[in-house]
Amino acid sequence: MTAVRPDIAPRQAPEAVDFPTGFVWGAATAAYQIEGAAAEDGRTPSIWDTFSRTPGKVRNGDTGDIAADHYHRYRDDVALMKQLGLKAYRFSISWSRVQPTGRGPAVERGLDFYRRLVDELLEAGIAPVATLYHWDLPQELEDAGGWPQRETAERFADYAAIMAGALGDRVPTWTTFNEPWCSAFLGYGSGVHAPGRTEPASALRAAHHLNLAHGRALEVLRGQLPATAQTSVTLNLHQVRPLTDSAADADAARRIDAVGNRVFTGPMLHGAYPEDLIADTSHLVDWSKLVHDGDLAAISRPIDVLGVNYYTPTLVSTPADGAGDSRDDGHGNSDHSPWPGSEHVAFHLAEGKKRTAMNWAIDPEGLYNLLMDVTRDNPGLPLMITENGAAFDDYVSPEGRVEDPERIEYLRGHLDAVQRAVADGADVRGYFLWSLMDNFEWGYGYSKRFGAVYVDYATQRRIPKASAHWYADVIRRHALPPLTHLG
Ligand code: IFM
Repeated sequence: MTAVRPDIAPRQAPEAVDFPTGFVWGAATAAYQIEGAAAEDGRTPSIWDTFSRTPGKVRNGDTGDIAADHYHRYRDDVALMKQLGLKAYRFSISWSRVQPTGRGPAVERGLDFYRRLVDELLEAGIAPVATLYHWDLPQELEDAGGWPQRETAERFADYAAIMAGALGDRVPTWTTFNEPWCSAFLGYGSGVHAPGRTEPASALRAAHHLNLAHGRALEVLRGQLPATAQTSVTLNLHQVRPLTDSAADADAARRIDAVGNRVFTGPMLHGAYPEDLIADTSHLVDWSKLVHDGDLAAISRPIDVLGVNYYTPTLVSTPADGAGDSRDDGHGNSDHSPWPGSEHVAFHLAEGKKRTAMNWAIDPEGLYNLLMDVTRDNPGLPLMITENGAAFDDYVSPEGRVEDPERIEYLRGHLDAVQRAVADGADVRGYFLWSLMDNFEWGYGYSKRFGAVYVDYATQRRIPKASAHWYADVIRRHALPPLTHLG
Protein backbone atom coordinates (compact mmCIF):
# COMPACT_ATOMS: atom_id res chain seq x y z
CA MET A 1 0.00 0.00 0.00
CA THR A 2 1.06 3.59 -0.37
CA ALA A 3 3.92 4.77 1.77
CA VAL A 4 2.20 7.90 3.03
CA ARG A 5 4.33 9.63 5.63
CA PRO A 6 2.83 11.73 8.37
CA ASP A 7 3.36 15.38 7.57
CA ILE A 8 3.94 16.31 11.19
CA ALA A 9 7.08 14.92 12.77
CA PRO A 10 6.10 12.68 15.65
CA ARG A 11 6.81 14.19 19.06
CA GLN A 12 7.27 11.25 21.36
CA ALA A 13 5.94 11.31 24.89
CA PRO A 14 8.27 9.29 27.13
CA GLU A 15 5.72 6.46 27.49
CA ALA A 16 4.67 6.56 23.85
CA VAL A 17 4.62 3.32 21.91
CA ASP A 18 6.20 3.67 18.50
CA PHE A 19 5.07 2.56 15.04
CA PRO A 20 7.31 2.02 12.03
CA THR A 21 8.19 4.95 9.79
CA GLY A 22 5.74 5.07 6.91
CA PHE A 23 3.02 3.20 8.86
CA VAL A 24 -0.24 4.41 7.30
CA TRP A 25 -3.10 5.72 9.45
CA GLY A 26 -6.50 5.48 7.84
CA ALA A 27 -10.21 4.88 8.24
CA ALA A 28 -12.55 2.74 6.15
CA THR A 29 -16.13 2.78 4.88
CA ALA A 30 -18.15 0.95 2.21
CA ALA A 31 -20.41 2.26 -0.53
CA TYR A 32 -23.77 0.79 0.47
CA GLN A 33 -23.17 1.60 4.12
CA ILE A 34 -22.70 5.36 3.66
CA GLU A 35 -23.47 6.66 0.17
CA GLY A 36 -27.26 6.72 -0.04
CA ALA A 37 -28.48 8.22 -3.35
CA ALA A 38 -29.66 4.72 -4.18
CA ALA A 39 -31.56 5.70 -7.33
CA GLU A 40 -29.55 8.71 -8.48
CA ASP A 41 -27.51 9.30 -11.61
CA GLY A 42 -28.34 5.96 -13.18
CA ARG A 43 -27.65 3.68 -10.23
CA THR A 44 -29.82 0.55 -10.22
CA PRO A 45 -30.50 -1.86 -7.35
CA SER A 46 -27.81 -4.11 -5.98
CA ILE A 47 -28.60 -7.25 -4.02
CA TRP A 48 -28.46 -5.18 -0.83
CA ASP A 49 -31.17 -2.80 -2.09
CA THR A 50 -33.39 -5.76 -2.81
CA PHE A 51 -32.56 -7.56 0.43
CA SER A 52 -33.02 -4.53 2.68
CA ARG A 53 -36.38 -3.78 1.07
CA THR A 54 -37.55 -7.32 1.79
CA PRO A 55 -39.60 -7.28 5.02
CA GLY A 56 -37.94 -8.99 7.95
CA LYS A 57 -34.42 -9.04 6.55
CA VAL A 58 -32.96 -5.91 8.16
CA ARG A 59 -33.67 -4.61 11.66
CA ASN A 60 -36.35 -1.88 11.72
CA GLY A 61 -36.76 -2.23 7.96
CA ASP A 62 -33.73 0.04 7.48
CA THR A 63 -32.27 0.43 4.00
CA GLY A 64 -29.25 2.15 2.48
CA ASP A 65 -31.46 4.50 0.44
CA ILE A 66 -30.11 7.56 2.26
CA ALA A 67 -27.57 6.11 4.71
CA ALA A 68 -25.08 8.83 5.70
CA ASP A 69 -25.82 10.72 2.47
CA HIS A 70 -22.12 10.65 1.67
CA TYR A 71 -22.90 10.83 -2.06
CA HIS A 72 -23.92 14.45 -1.53
CA ARG A 73 -21.71 15.26 1.45
CA TYR A 74 -18.41 13.72 0.37
CA ARG A 75 -16.67 17.11 0.27
CA ASP A 76 -17.47 17.83 3.91
CA ASP A 77 -16.57 14.26 4.81
CA VAL A 78 -13.16 14.57 3.18
CA ALA A 79 -12.66 17.88 4.99
CA LEU A 80 -13.42 16.07 8.24
CA MET A 81 -10.91 13.34 7.37
CA LYS A 82 -8.31 16.01 6.78
CA GLN A 83 -9.13 17.65 10.09
CA LEU A 84 -8.59 14.31 11.84
CA GLY A 85 -5.24 13.98 10.09
CA LEU A 86 -6.04 10.76 8.21
CA LYS A 87 -3.30 9.77 5.78
CA ALA A 88 -5.40 7.27 3.82
CA TYR A 89 -9.07 6.52 3.22
CA ARG A 90 -10.41 3.12 2.26
CA PHE A 91 -13.73 3.26 0.41
CA SER A 92 -15.59 0.88 -1.88
CA ILE A 93 -17.13 1.41 -5.27
CA SER A 94 -20.77 0.60 -5.90
CA TRP A 95 -20.72 -1.63 -8.98
CA SER A 96 -24.34 -0.87 -9.83
CA ARG A 97 -23.59 2.86 -9.76
CA VAL A 98 -20.91 2.61 -12.43
CA GLN A 99 -22.17 -0.36 -14.49
CA PRO A 100 -25.84 -0.69 -13.53
CA THR A 101 -26.65 -4.06 -15.00
CA GLY A 102 -23.24 -5.52 -14.31
CA ARG A 103 -22.67 -5.74 -18.03
CA GLY A 104 -21.87 -3.42 -20.89
CA PRO A 105 -20.77 0.19 -20.90
CA ALA A 106 -20.11 2.28 -17.83
CA VAL A 107 -22.31 5.15 -16.70
CA GLU A 108 -20.19 8.31 -16.72
CA ARG A 109 -22.25 10.06 -14.03
CA GLY A 110 -21.53 7.18 -11.69
CA LEU A 111 -17.83 7.19 -12.50
CA ASP A 112 -17.75 10.95 -12.02
CA PHE A 113 -18.74 10.60 -8.39
CA TYR A 114 -15.68 8.47 -7.70
CA ARG A 115 -13.46 10.75 -9.80
CA ARG A 116 -14.60 13.72 -7.72
CA LEU A 117 -14.14 11.82 -4.46
CA VAL A 118 -10.62 10.73 -5.39
CA ASP A 119 -9.67 14.23 -6.54
CA GLU A 120 -10.95 15.66 -3.28
CA LEU A 121 -8.92 13.11 -1.30
CA LEU A 122 -5.74 13.77 -3.25
CA GLU A 123 -6.25 17.49 -2.86
CA ALA A 124 -6.50 16.94 0.91
CA GLY A 125 -3.31 14.86 0.93
CA ILE A 126 -5.18 11.65 1.75
CA ALA A 127 -4.23 8.48 -0.15
CA PRO A 128 -7.27 6.73 -1.70
CA VAL A 129 -7.53 2.97 -1.22
CA ALA A 130 -10.28 1.61 -3.48
CA THR A 131 -12.13 -1.64 -2.89
CA LEU A 132 -13.93 -2.93 -5.95
CA TYR A 133 -16.47 -5.07 -4.16
CA HIS A 134 -17.93 -4.72 -0.69
CA TRP A 135 -20.93 -7.08 -1.03
CA ASP A 136 -23.21 -5.14 -3.41
CA LEU A 137 -23.63 -7.25 -6.55
CA PRO A 138 -25.82 -5.64 -9.24
CA GLN A 139 -29.23 -7.29 -8.87
CA GLU A 140 -29.33 -8.28 -12.55
CA LEU A 141 -26.25 -10.45 -12.06
CA GLU A 142 -27.88 -12.13 -9.08
CA ASP A 143 -30.97 -12.71 -11.21
CA ALA A 144 -28.70 -14.50 -13.65
CA GLY A 145 -27.47 -16.79 -10.86
CA GLY A 146 -25.12 -14.60 -8.79
CA TRP A 147 -21.78 -15.75 -7.42
CA PRO A 148 -22.58 -19.47 -7.64
CA GLN A 149 -22.40 -18.93 -11.43
CA ARG A 150 -18.94 -18.93 -12.99
CA GLU A 151 -19.98 -16.22 -15.45
CA THR A 152 -20.16 -13.67 -12.62
CA ALA A 153 -16.37 -13.83 -12.23
CA GLU A 154 -15.94 -12.79 -15.87
CA ARG A 155 -18.34 -9.89 -15.41
CA PHE A 156 -16.29 -8.78 -12.40
CA ALA A 157 -13.14 -8.68 -14.52
CA ASP A 158 -14.89 -6.37 -17.00
CA TYR A 159 -15.98 -4.11 -14.16
CA ALA A 160 -12.41 -4.06 -12.80
CA ALA A 161 -11.23 -2.93 -16.24
CA ILE A 162 -13.74 -0.07 -16.23
CA MET A 163 -12.56 1.12 -12.84
CA ALA A 164 -8.86 0.78 -13.64
CA GLY A 165 -9.51 2.85 -16.76
CA ALA A 166 -11.37 5.55 -14.83
CA LEU A 167 -9.21 5.84 -11.71
CA GLY A 168 -6.01 3.94 -12.42
CA ASP A 169 -3.95 7.10 -12.80
CA ARG A 170 -5.03 8.42 -9.40
CA VAL A 171 -5.63 5.52 -7.02
CA PRO A 172 -2.39 3.96 -5.77
CA THR A 173 -3.94 0.98 -3.97
CA TRP A 174 -6.61 -1.41 -5.23
CA THR A 175 -8.42 -4.13 -3.31
CA THR A 176 -10.43 -6.67 -5.26
CA PHE A 177 -12.78 -7.93 -2.53
CA ASN A 178 -13.74 -7.09 1.00
CA GLU A 179 -14.40 -10.18 3.12
CA PRO A 180 -15.44 -12.61 0.38
CA TRP A 181 -16.27 -15.07 3.18
CA CYS A 182 -19.31 -12.96 4.03
CA SER A 183 -20.42 -12.73 0.40
CA ALA A 184 -20.23 -16.51 -0.05
CA PHE A 185 -21.26 -17.93 3.29
CA LEU A 186 -23.57 -15.30 4.81
CA GLY A 187 -25.06 -14.46 1.40
CA TYR A 188 -25.63 -18.01 0.14
CA GLY A 189 -25.24 -20.17 3.29
CA SER A 190 -26.94 -18.75 6.36
CA GLY A 191 -28.80 -16.15 4.30
CA VAL A 192 -28.39 -13.36 6.86
CA HIS A 193 -26.81 -11.21 4.14
CA ALA A 194 -27.96 -10.47 0.61
CA PRO A 195 -29.07 -12.21 -1.49
CA GLY A 196 -30.37 -14.27 1.44
CA ARG A 197 -30.06 -17.73 -0.11
CA THR A 198 -29.62 -20.76 2.16
CA GLU A 199 -27.90 -23.25 -0.12
CA PRO A 200 -24.72 -24.83 1.29
CA ALA A 201 -23.47 -26.05 -2.08
CA SER A 202 -24.09 -22.65 -3.67
CA ALA A 203 -22.08 -21.02 -0.88
CA LEU A 204 -19.06 -23.17 -1.77
CA ARG A 205 -19.52 -22.50 -5.46
CA ALA A 206 -19.75 -18.78 -4.70
CA ALA A 207 -16.48 -18.98 -2.74
CA HIS A 208 -14.68 -20.47 -5.72
CA HIS A 209 -16.09 -17.91 -8.13
CA LEU A 210 -15.19 -15.05 -5.81
CA ASN A 211 -11.65 -16.44 -5.75
CA LEU A 212 -11.67 -16.72 -9.51
CA ALA A 213 -13.01 -13.19 -9.88
CA HIS A 214 -10.19 -11.97 -7.63
CA GLY A 215 -7.66 -13.67 -9.92
CA ARG A 216 -9.25 -12.39 -13.12
CA ALA A 217 -9.41 -8.85 -11.71
CA LEU A 218 -5.76 -8.97 -10.65
CA GLU A 219 -4.79 -9.83 -14.19
CA VAL A 220 -6.79 -6.89 -15.53
CA LEU A 221 -5.51 -4.49 -12.89
CA ARG A 222 -1.91 -5.50 -13.45
CA GLY A 223 -2.38 -5.00 -17.18
CA GLN A 224 -3.87 -1.53 -16.83
CA LEU A 225 -2.47 0.06 -13.68
CA PRO A 226 0.86 1.82 -13.43
CA ALA A 227 3.67 -0.40 -12.16
CA THR A 228 3.69 1.54 -8.89
CA ALA A 229 0.09 0.61 -8.04
CA GLN A 230 -0.44 -1.92 -5.29
CA THR A 231 -2.99 -4.73 -5.45
CA SER A 232 -4.59 -6.49 -2.53
CA VAL A 233 -7.55 -8.40 -1.18
CA THR A 234 -9.10 -8.02 2.26
CA LEU A 235 -10.04 -11.13 4.24
CA ASN A 236 -11.89 -11.40 7.55
CA LEU A 237 -9.62 -14.14 8.79
CA HIS A 238 -11.20 -15.97 11.71
CA GLN A 239 -8.88 -16.34 14.69
CA VAL A 240 -10.20 -19.78 15.52
CA ARG A 241 -9.64 -21.31 18.96
CA PRO A 242 -10.85 -24.67 20.29
CA LEU A 243 -12.91 -24.45 23.49
CA THR A 244 -10.95 -27.25 25.18
CA ASP A 245 -7.85 -29.23 24.33
CA SER A 246 -9.91 -32.28 23.33
CA ALA A 247 -9.25 -33.88 19.96
CA ALA A 248 -12.88 -33.25 19.01
CA ASP A 249 -12.56 -29.51 19.61
CA ALA A 250 -9.27 -29.42 17.74
CA ASP A 251 -11.11 -30.94 14.80
CA ALA A 252 -13.89 -28.34 15.11
CA ALA A 253 -11.24 -25.60 14.97
CA ARG A 254 -9.55 -27.19 11.99
CA ARG A 255 -12.85 -27.36 10.12
CA ILE A 256 -13.76 -23.73 10.79
CA ASP A 257 -10.26 -22.63 9.86
CA ALA A 258 -10.67 -24.53 6.56
CA VAL A 259 -14.07 -23.14 5.55
CA GLY A 260 -13.54 -19.77 7.23
CA ASN A 261 -9.97 -18.96 6.19
CA ARG A 262 -8.10 -21.48 4.08
CA VAL A 263 -10.87 -21.65 1.46
CA PHE A 264 -9.47 -18.23 0.44
CA THR A 265 -5.85 -18.20 1.61
CA GLY A 266 -5.25 -21.67 0.15
CA PRO A 267 -5.89 -20.80 -3.50
CA MET A 268 -4.93 -17.12 -3.26
CA LEU A 269 -1.64 -17.45 -1.40
CA HIS A 270 -0.63 -21.09 -1.92
CA GLY A 271 -2.22 -22.06 -5.25
CA ALA A 272 -4.43 -24.91 -4.00
CA TYR A 273 -7.62 -25.67 -2.09
CA PRO A 274 -6.81 -27.44 1.20
CA GLU A 275 -7.31 -31.21 1.02
CA ASP A 276 -9.18 -31.27 4.34
CA LEU A 277 -11.66 -28.65 3.06
CA ILE A 278 -12.30 -30.75 -0.02
CA ALA A 279 -12.80 -33.86 2.15
CA ASP A 280 -15.17 -32.01 4.53
CA THR A 281 -17.34 -30.71 1.68
CA SER A 282 -17.10 -33.31 -1.11
CA HIS A 283 -20.67 -34.48 -0.38
CA LEU A 284 -21.82 -30.97 -1.38
CA VAL A 285 -19.68 -30.08 -4.39
CA ASP A 286 -17.48 -31.90 -6.84
CA TRP A 287 -14.39 -29.73 -6.61
CA SER A 288 -12.79 -31.43 -9.61
CA LYS A 289 -15.62 -30.07 -11.78
CA LEU A 290 -15.96 -26.73 -10.00
CA VAL A 291 -12.29 -25.82 -10.39
CA HIS A 292 -11.27 -25.65 -14.04
CA ASP A 293 -7.77 -26.00 -15.45
CA GLY A 294 -5.95 -22.72 -15.05
CA ASP A 295 -8.20 -21.39 -12.26
CA LEU A 296 -5.66 -21.89 -9.49
CA ALA A 297 -2.89 -20.23 -11.48
CA ALA A 298 -5.15 -17.21 -12.00
CA ILE A 299 -6.28 -17.05 -8.38
CA SER A 300 -2.75 -17.31 -6.99
CA ARG A 301 -1.39 -14.35 -8.93
CA PRO A 302 0.72 -12.43 -6.41
CA ILE A 303 -0.74 -9.54 -4.46
CA ASP A 304 1.35 -6.72 -3.00
CA VAL A 305 -0.32 -6.61 0.38
CA LEU A 306 -2.90 -8.68 2.27
CA GLY A 307 -5.71 -6.76 3.96
CA VAL A 308 -6.67 -8.24 7.32
CA ASN A 309 -9.93 -7.39 9.12
CA TYR A 310 -10.21 -8.33 12.77
CA TYR A 311 -12.88 -7.75 15.41
CA THR A 312 -13.05 -10.75 17.77
CA PRO A 313 -11.82 -14.35 17.97
CA THR A 314 -13.93 -17.40 17.10
CA LEU A 315 -14.28 -19.98 19.88
CA VAL A 316 -15.52 -23.40 18.77
CA SER A 317 -16.28 -26.87 20.04
CA THR A 318 -18.07 -30.00 19.03
CA PRO A 319 -21.56 -29.85 20.56
CA ALA A 320 -20.62 -32.52 23.11
CA ASP A 321 -18.00 -30.21 24.60
CA GLY A 322 -20.27 -27.31 25.40
CA ALA A 323 -23.67 -25.81 24.92
CA GLY A 324 -22.53 -23.28 22.29
CA ASP A 325 -24.95 -22.26 19.62
CA SER A 326 -24.18 -23.43 16.10
CA ARG A 327 -26.69 -21.02 14.60
CA ASP A 328 -25.40 -17.76 16.03
CA ASP A 329 -21.67 -17.66 15.39
CA GLY A 330 -21.35 -13.90 15.81
CA HIS A 331 -22.25 -13.25 12.18
CA GLY A 332 -26.01 -13.13 12.74
CA ASN A 333 -28.69 -15.58 13.80
CA SER A 334 -30.18 -17.98 11.30
CA ASP A 335 -31.60 -21.49 11.25
CA HIS A 336 -29.16 -22.18 8.44
CA SER A 337 -25.44 -22.59 8.99
CA PRO A 338 -22.84 -20.53 7.12
CA TRP A 339 -20.37 -23.40 7.59
CA PRO A 340 -21.10 -25.98 4.86
CA GLY A 341 -19.92 -29.45 5.80
CA SER A 342 -19.25 -28.39 9.39
CA GLU A 343 -22.77 -27.52 10.51
CA HIS A 344 -22.34 -29.46 13.75
CA VAL A 345 -19.64 -27.15 15.11
CA ALA A 346 -20.78 -25.02 18.06
CA PHE A 347 -19.73 -21.40 18.67
CA HIS A 348 -19.11 -19.81 22.05
CA LEU A 349 -18.59 -16.43 23.63
CA ALA A 350 -15.36 -16.19 25.58
CA GLU A 351 -16.02 -15.88 29.32
CA GLY A 352 -14.70 -12.98 31.33
CA LYS A 353 -14.22 -10.56 28.45
CA LYS A 354 -15.89 -7.22 27.93
CA ARG A 355 -18.25 -7.16 24.96
CA THR A 356 -19.12 -4.62 22.30
CA ALA A 357 -22.68 -3.69 21.31
CA MET A 358 -22.46 -6.54 18.76
CA ASN A 359 -21.93 -8.87 21.75
CA TRP A 360 -18.46 -9.61 20.37
CA ALA A 361 -15.78 -10.36 22.98
CA ILE A 362 -13.04 -7.73 23.15
CA ASP A 363 -9.75 -9.57 22.75
CA PRO A 364 -6.76 -7.69 21.33
CA GLU A 365 -4.58 -10.74 21.85
CA GLY A 366 -6.56 -12.33 19.03
CA LEU A 367 -5.28 -9.66 16.66
CA TYR A 368 -1.69 -10.19 17.81
CA ASN A 369 -2.04 -13.96 17.31
CA LEU A 370 -3.70 -13.52 13.94
CA LEU A 371 -0.93 -11.28 12.64
CA MET A 372 1.71 -13.67 13.91
CA ASP A 373 -0.09 -16.71 12.42
CA VAL A 374 -0.44 -15.07 9.00
CA THR A 375 3.22 -14.03 9.14
CA ARG A 376 4.30 -17.57 10.07
CA ASP A 377 2.27 -19.07 7.20
CA ASN A 378 3.28 -16.41 4.65
CA PRO A 379 6.77 -15.18 5.50
CA GLY A 380 7.52 -11.76 4.04
CA LEU A 381 3.93 -10.97 3.07
CA PRO A 382 3.15 -7.30 3.79
CA LEU A 383 -0.05 -6.90 5.81
CA MET A 384 -2.45 -4.04 6.30
CA ILE A 385 -5.15 -3.94 8.98
CA THR A 386 -7.97 -2.84 6.71
CA GLU A 387 -10.67 -2.93 9.41
CA ASN A 388 -10.69 -2.95 13.18
CA GLY A 389 -13.12 -1.22 15.51
CA ALA A 390 -16.18 -1.65 17.67
CA ALA A 391 -19.84 -0.72 17.97
CA PHE A 392 -21.06 0.81 21.20
CA ASP A 393 -24.35 2.45 22.18
CA ASP A 394 -23.15 5.99 21.57
CA TYR A 395 -25.34 9.03 22.20
CA VAL A 396 -24.98 12.79 22.11
CA SER A 397 -24.73 14.40 25.55
CA PRO A 398 -26.76 17.53 26.38
CA GLU A 399 -23.50 19.45 25.78
CA GLY A 400 -23.39 18.06 22.24
CA ARG A 401 -20.48 15.65 22.81
CA VAL A 402 -20.17 11.93 22.23
CA GLU A 403 -18.01 10.33 24.91
CA ASP A 404 -16.96 6.79 23.96
CA PRO A 405 -14.25 5.68 26.36
CA GLU A 406 -14.94 2.01 25.59
CA ARG A 407 -14.02 2.57 21.95
CA ILE A 408 -10.82 4.37 22.93
CA GLU A 409 -9.93 1.44 25.17
CA TYR A 410 -10.72 -0.98 22.34
CA LEU A 411 -8.58 0.91 19.85
CA ARG A 412 -5.71 1.36 22.27
CA GLY A 413 -5.65 -2.35 23.08
CA HIS A 414 -5.71 -3.38 19.44
CA LEU A 415 -3.11 -0.82 18.33
CA ASP A 416 -0.89 -2.03 21.13
CA ALA A 417 -1.34 -5.58 19.77
CA VAL A 418 -0.39 -4.37 16.29
CA GLN A 419 2.69 -2.69 17.64
CA ARG A 420 3.74 -5.86 19.48
CA ALA A 421 3.21 -7.96 16.36
CA VAL A 422 5.35 -5.53 14.39
CA ALA A 423 8.07 -5.74 17.04
CA ASP A 424 7.88 -9.54 16.78
CA GLY A 425 8.31 -9.59 13.02
CA ALA A 426 4.91 -9.03 11.35
CA ASP A 427 5.25 -6.67 8.39
CA VAL A 428 2.18 -4.52 9.11
CA ARG A 429 2.11 -1.45 6.89
CA GLY A 430 -0.86 0.39 8.33
CA TYR A 431 -4.16 0.48 10.17
CA PHE A 432 -7.64 1.47 8.98
CA LEU A 433 -10.17 2.11 11.69
CA TRP A 434 -13.67 0.76 11.05
CA SER A 435 -15.36 2.99 10.56
CA LEU A 436 -14.85 6.62 9.73
CA MET A 437 -18.48 7.31 10.57
CA ASP A 438 -21.62 5.56 11.78
CA ASN A 439 -23.34 3.72 8.97
CA PHE A 440 -25.74 1.02 7.79
CA GLU A 441 -24.58 -2.10 9.63
CA TRP A 442 -26.11 -4.63 7.22
CA GLY A 443 -28.71 -6.87 8.92
CA TYR A 444 -28.59 -4.63 12.00
CA GLY A 445 -29.49 -1.52 10.02
CA TYR A 446 -28.65 1.74 11.82
CA SER A 447 -28.97 0.17 15.28
CA LYS A 448 -25.20 -0.36 15.58
CA ARG A 449 -22.74 2.51 15.58
CA PHE A 450 -19.16 1.67 14.56
CA GLY A 451 -18.07 5.19 13.64
CA ALA A 452 -15.35 7.39 15.08
CA VAL A 453 -17.67 10.13 13.86
CA TYR A 454 -21.27 10.13 15.09
CA VAL A 455 -23.95 10.58 12.45
CA ASP A 456 -27.26 12.11 13.49
CA TYR A 457 -29.35 10.47 10.77
CA ALA A 458 -32.25 12.93 11.19
CA THR A 459 -30.08 15.94 10.30
CA GLN A 460 -27.01 14.18 8.82
CA ARG A 461 -24.91 16.22 11.22
CA ARG A 462 -21.47 14.71 11.87
CA ILE A 463 -20.05 14.87 15.41
CA PRO A 464 -16.53 13.51 15.91
CA LYS A 465 -16.67 11.26 18.99
CA ALA A 466 -14.02 11.41 21.72
CA SER A 467 -12.41 8.40 19.99
CA ALA A 468 -12.01 10.42 16.77
CA HIS A 469 -10.07 13.08 18.69
CA TRP A 470 -8.04 10.37 20.39
CA TYR A 471 -7.26 8.70 17.03
CA ALA A 472 -6.25 12.08 15.58
CA ASP A 473 -3.82 12.40 18.48
CA VAL A 474 -2.40 8.93 17.76
CA ILE A 475 -1.87 9.97 14.14
CA ARG A 476 -0.18 13.22 15.15
CA ARG A 477 2.17 11.45 17.52
CA HIS A 478 2.63 8.39 15.29
CA ALA A 479 2.43 6.55 18.59
CA LEU A 480 -0.04 5.63 21.29
CA PRO A 481 -0.51 8.54 23.67
CA PRO A 482 0.17 8.05 27.36
CA LEU A 483 -2.75 6.42 29.15
CA THR A 484 -3.83 9.60 30.85
CA HIS A 485 -4.06 11.56 27.61
CA LEU A 486 -7.65 12.18 26.41
CA GLY A 487 -8.90 9.13 28.24
O1 IFM B 1 -19.64 -3.11 8.86
C1 IFM B 1 -18.89 -4.25 8.60
C2 IFM B 1 -18.10 -4.08 7.32
O2 IFM B 1 -18.93 -3.80 6.25
C3 IFM B 1 -17.35 -5.34 7.01
N1 IFM B 1 -16.58 -5.79 8.12
C4 IFM B 1 -17.22 -5.86 9.40
C5 IFM B 1 -17.92 -4.54 9.70
C6 IFM B 1 -18.60 -4.61 11.09
O3 IFM B 1 -19.53 -5.63 11.13
